[in-house]
Amino acid sequence: MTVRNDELAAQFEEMADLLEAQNVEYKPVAYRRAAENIREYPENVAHLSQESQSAVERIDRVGEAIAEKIVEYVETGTIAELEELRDELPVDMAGITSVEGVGPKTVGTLYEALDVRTLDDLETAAREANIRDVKGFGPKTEENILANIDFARESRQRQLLGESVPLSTDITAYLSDTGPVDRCDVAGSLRRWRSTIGDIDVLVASADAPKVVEAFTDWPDADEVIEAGTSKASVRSNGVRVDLRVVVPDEFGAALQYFTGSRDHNIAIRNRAIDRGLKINEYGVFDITDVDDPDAGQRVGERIAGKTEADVYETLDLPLIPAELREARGEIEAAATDKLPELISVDDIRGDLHLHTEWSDGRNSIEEMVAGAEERGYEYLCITDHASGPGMVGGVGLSDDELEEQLAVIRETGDDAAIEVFAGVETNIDENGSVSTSDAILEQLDCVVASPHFALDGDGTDRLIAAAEHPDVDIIGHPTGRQLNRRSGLDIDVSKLANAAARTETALEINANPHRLDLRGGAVQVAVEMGATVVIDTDAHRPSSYDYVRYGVHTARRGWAEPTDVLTTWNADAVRTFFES
Ligand code: DGT
Ligand code: CA
Ligand code: CA
Ligand code: ZN
Repeated sequence: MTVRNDELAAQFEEMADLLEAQNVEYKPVAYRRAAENIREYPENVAHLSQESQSAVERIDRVGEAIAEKIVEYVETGTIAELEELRDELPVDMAGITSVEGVGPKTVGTLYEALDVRTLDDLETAAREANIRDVKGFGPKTEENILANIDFARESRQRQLLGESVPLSTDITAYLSDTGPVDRCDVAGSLRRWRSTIGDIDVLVASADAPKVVEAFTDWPDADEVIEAGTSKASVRSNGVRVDLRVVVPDEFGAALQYFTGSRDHNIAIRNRAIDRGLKINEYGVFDITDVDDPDAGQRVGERIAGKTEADVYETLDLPLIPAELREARGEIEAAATDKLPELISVDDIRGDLHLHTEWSDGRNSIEEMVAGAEERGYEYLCITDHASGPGMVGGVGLSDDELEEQLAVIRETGDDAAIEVFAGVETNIDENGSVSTSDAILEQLDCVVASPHFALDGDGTDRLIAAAEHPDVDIIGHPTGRQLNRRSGLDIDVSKLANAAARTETALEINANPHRLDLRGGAVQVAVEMGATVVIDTDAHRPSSYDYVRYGVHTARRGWAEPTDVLTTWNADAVRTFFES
């Protein structure tokens, strides 16, 4: 059984939370830093630990004590210290802290004072107004908990796209290598690249379904077999449910179409079939004109398609519709009239315009971030460290003086670089839409990203429009400020914002960080329709995070974006012109 890096990281994060809940200092920060580096490490850390403990100690921020625990976890499946901490504080830490505004310290206090162990306990305590009597809390805490608890409960049932995609790659590679498998694909919301995933749907074409099911339930990463039959099975892996269906090769296309969804897209497709005297289901497309009772079985009438998805759509007089568009947002009408967009792809991307270095909260130097972009074959990038201002805590953001100092360093680095290095900043949008860096600085920079970082509830439309109207602002960063499964972010009238963005030549960001995906696909579709330019940025805090770009690209595809709609597909000169206008 391989231990994945994120599973390993989660152990240290839980330890950090439990220690913080007991008011232990320093250690929580050390564990979280280590966890972050373990999660991002380019090789499998468990494998490294099997080589030697000192191999693990080469990971930044992982010293002897943590390395020992990694070895312990990989060898025994537990960490004794973590087990002790769990015994001391027997609470559903991840569940309770998923309520926005409730951190590990609060969990510790409420456990001691009120024996709160679960989300349900927390809700009861808030409803019965018991929390306000605990030292350090008041009615406002109760209000906040009650306002956010339903969102927390729902979001705990869905997994981030960015966590599910690596898992789905593992399972499809494993099945293709192991079973008698003709074809293997993911379907469902993952194939449509929704930002969160209920479960992972895997589809296999094979003549020997029981053998494939057997291989699947034997998958070393399966932590639990939920159910297993002759042609389907479900397992749980890393907390995610994975559904497998095995079909015969002749029916693979029909099954892939059906199980990709979305449900609403399929309903529209089924109606289009009925209009043509056809019956469509997961087994194929059937001509039922000469059939007395079309409901007599699943495979009635004459079978006219099923082997490939393209065949299935063709029987309905449609071209193959890309999976990201299948959300019943006009894609069938567009396909029928030959108006489907020519969607952007990862290869179209030429650079990144929002990233951080060690000048603010990034992990690497300017040179290292530039080198990482060069390695990817980018033509340009823009350094946008945080400016100080509302929402920036702990001295992370740069003052005007520091930005001026950094500008000189960026210019120097740019002179030696093989690619174009733009100088920028990520400044903060306050409640009124003003930005927190002085105009004298902004004017000297090539590119200004303005982002909301605080007061992230209520309607944000006017605030963001005001920021877009600032003459030096080029990009509105992560416009809603949402964090998936953590907070829903600002409400925005996207067509109003897009209108202002188009008028002021400000780009709206698709922040590709898998915790954000902001703007989301549906909003991108509105923005692009209104003629606004969007920009895919990774918000990278280290070079490996440039890989997030694909989540941004697929989100852009969900928003019907073509390459020309996306600033980071333009060449460096065109980007510079956009900044200057
Ligand atoms: P999820 O898992 O909640 O993120 O969303 P999906 O879209 O992956 O949904 P899931 O896993 O329940 O089912 C996979 C696909 O199978 C779904 O997108 C469409 C199709 N499907 C499932 N049940 C039905 C149904 O009752 N009617 C229709 N038309 N399609 C269905
Ligand atoms: Ca699913
Ligand atoms: Ca499913
Ligand atoms: Zn930001």
